[in-house]
Amino acid sequence: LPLLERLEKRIVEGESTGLEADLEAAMQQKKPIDIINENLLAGMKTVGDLFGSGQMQLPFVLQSAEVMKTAVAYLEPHMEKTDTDGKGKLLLATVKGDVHDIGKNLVDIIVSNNGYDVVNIGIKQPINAILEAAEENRVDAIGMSGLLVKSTVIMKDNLQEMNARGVATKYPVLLGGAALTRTYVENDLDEVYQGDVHYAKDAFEGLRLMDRVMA
Ligand code: B1M
Repeated sequence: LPLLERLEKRIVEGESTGLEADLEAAMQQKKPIDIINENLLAGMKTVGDLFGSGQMQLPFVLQSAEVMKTAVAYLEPHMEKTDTDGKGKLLLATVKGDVHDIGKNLVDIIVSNNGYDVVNIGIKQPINAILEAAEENRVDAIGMSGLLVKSTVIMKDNLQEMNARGVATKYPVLLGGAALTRTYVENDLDEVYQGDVHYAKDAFEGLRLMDRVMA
């Protein structure tokens, strides 16, 4: 197989032997971020489709996710970074009950490589923990990620809780993850939240939104 197709296949098959050599070679052809967006994520999409249609079992999905994470960690130091620093602070968490963190961690990389400080508190974070960390770290915005359909409901609950605690106008919120839709966030959740809530389709939209929030 040609190199870039082989990389995509490595994700689908969860095969990490020889991964680093392939990534090195791929970096001779294109930027690390393009390798992630165009090849590695294509592999993850196939994994999602196979799993969703019952053709792939969970342990193999986990293995694919591990290879994905290893690949991203390998590419990360080679990514472009801006010199500017301290443009603002973003808290990132995957919401309560949800373990998916590949997307959230990509947002972390893109946003922090572009001049922001990111406080990434990990997966399965209840709103209490999110707000405590936001307070403690004096963040400018809160980003929540979630991939499960039930996470979209948790996000709504979280926004309501933030209203109740009177912190809605203090924290603009960025939401992302495969189960969300732009309409749900920009119509339904925007109506619920007393502060600003934005939908980010991908990590770069997350970055653009941070630029907007901090402007
Ligand atoms: Co899970 N899983 N999974 N899974 N998994 C999905 C989400 C699913 C759609 C698969 C499917 O059925 N086709 C499905 C959800 C169905 C639903 O809710 N309707 C599903 C399921 C069912 C489950 C379990 C329940 C399975 C089970 O146990 N029976 C279980 C859930 C456990 C839990 O959370 N409590 C589970 C477990 C797992 C693994 C642990 C095996 C693994 C996760 C490993 C990890 O993350 N460390 C896993 C994986 C890998 C997937 C799929 C295949 C791939 C997800 C991924 O990493 N994509 C996924 C299929 C899919 O998404 N279609 C699936 C790549 C990643 C870069 O994309 O996170 O969407 P994503 O991020 C994007 C954007 O969404 C955006 O930016 C990124 C791109 O730049 N973005 C943000 C994301 N967050 C953002 C935040 C922002 C801004 C942008 O600002 C704050």
